[in-house]
Amino acid sequence: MGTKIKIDPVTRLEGHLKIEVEVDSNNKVINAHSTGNMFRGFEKILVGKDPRDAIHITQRICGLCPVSHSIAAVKAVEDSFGFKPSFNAMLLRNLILGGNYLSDHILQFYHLSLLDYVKGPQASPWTPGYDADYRFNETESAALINNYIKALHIRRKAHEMTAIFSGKIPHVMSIAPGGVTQRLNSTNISKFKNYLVEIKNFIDNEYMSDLNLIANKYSDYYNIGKGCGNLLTYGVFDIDTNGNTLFKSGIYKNGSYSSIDISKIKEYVKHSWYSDDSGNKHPNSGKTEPNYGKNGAYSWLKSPRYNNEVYEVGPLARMFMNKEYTRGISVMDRHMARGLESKKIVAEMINWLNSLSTGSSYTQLNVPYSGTGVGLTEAPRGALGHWMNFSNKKLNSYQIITPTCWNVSPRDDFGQMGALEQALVGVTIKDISQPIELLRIVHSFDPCTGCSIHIMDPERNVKAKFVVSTPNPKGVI
Ligand code: NFE
Repeated sequence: MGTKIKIDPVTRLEGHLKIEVEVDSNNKVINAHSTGNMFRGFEKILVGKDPRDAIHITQRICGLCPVSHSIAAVKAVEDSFGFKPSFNAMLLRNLILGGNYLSDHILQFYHLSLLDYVKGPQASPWTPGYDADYRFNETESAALINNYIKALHIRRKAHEMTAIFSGKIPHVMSIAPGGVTQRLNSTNISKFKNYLVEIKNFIDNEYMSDLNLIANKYSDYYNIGKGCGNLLTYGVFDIDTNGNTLFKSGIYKNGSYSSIDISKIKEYVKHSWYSDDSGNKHPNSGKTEPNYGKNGAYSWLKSPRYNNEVYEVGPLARMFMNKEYTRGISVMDRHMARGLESKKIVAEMINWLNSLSTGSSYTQLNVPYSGTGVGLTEAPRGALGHWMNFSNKKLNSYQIITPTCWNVSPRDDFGQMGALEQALVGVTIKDISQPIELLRIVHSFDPCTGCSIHIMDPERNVKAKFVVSTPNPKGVI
């Protein structure tokens, strides 16, 4: 048996993630486990609610990608109504979603990943940290850290911009079945544009140049962290009323592209803390019944699979499917694809803004008595799906598969490791007391285990029982 390395929690990501790997005598990773240390109880909270409430409740899953949850939920509701929003409402939703993407991608590069490559000032919040394999000199590091600070201001501006059309962010208010409730006028359009131009300049100049600096200095990371090699995307940013999207949907496997058939998605739970009958199910008939401590289980994440195979999701999958970035699959390819995607989206947002008409983009709808709906979209981190059915105007079931479930899942019923686990296997760690290579691989996926709810006792042990029985007010954080 090799040496075990555990990072718990992995920092600079959203939520609580534990990574455990085993290395051989050459410090090469030969086995990996990823554990999402949270319980996502939203599916249970939603049962019995008005289907429209899902648009607001599911946004509380996460403060990073709330717009994507609102889009997935509104699409599921509109699907059950058989309603398609107007072209103007689509553009407006694209601009709100785009603002959230820009903010998240800038966060991922500068605030969550940069310190894996650049030594920060030796002061809080940059310390404590590893001190391994930093390849930039002091002047180069200072310039990169300067843009780290600038990026904080740009993210704030991306939020302020998004709130112009969404009411507020995180947790937007204007996305509703029937369109977008924010009325447009020349003042709010030109305010949005001023922000967008400044953010575009930052992306085109600082972000692109800093990304290329990192990619050149750490070009060995184009050969590290490949993982399963399969890519999947639902497509995102509606560009017409015929269902076409800026980023196309599809799958990439063994060098070939094909269309996606969502009936081939299933979630498995053999190694997840859920009852056995919560697994081996399509999300249409999914079930999420916690069973903490289950034998052989080690994560709160289920294992979504497509055609019983492991797929990676995210900006790299989207850029691959559009054939706009096909260099490879690795740590650095994920960063490059995310940066180039940001550049593409911000340019497209200028066009959408210029195509908007003023006035209302909303049609009031009546909720049907019963229905079923599916909402597929792409969150910044990858494919996001919501599946709902309701009767008596109340939800009977609601199932969500988030991007991080695809990327960070544990082993499935067939013993196949999740995409991140596979990406960790094979890397050689130079200094096992500072396993920076593992952090670089994890961060390249931009995981968010916070797309879950989080219940602990005062000793900070996970206690799923609190969720399903009577919550102990003192015990719930
Ligand atoms: Ni909490 Fe999210 C995105 C979603 S990741 S950030 O992007 O859905 O699982």
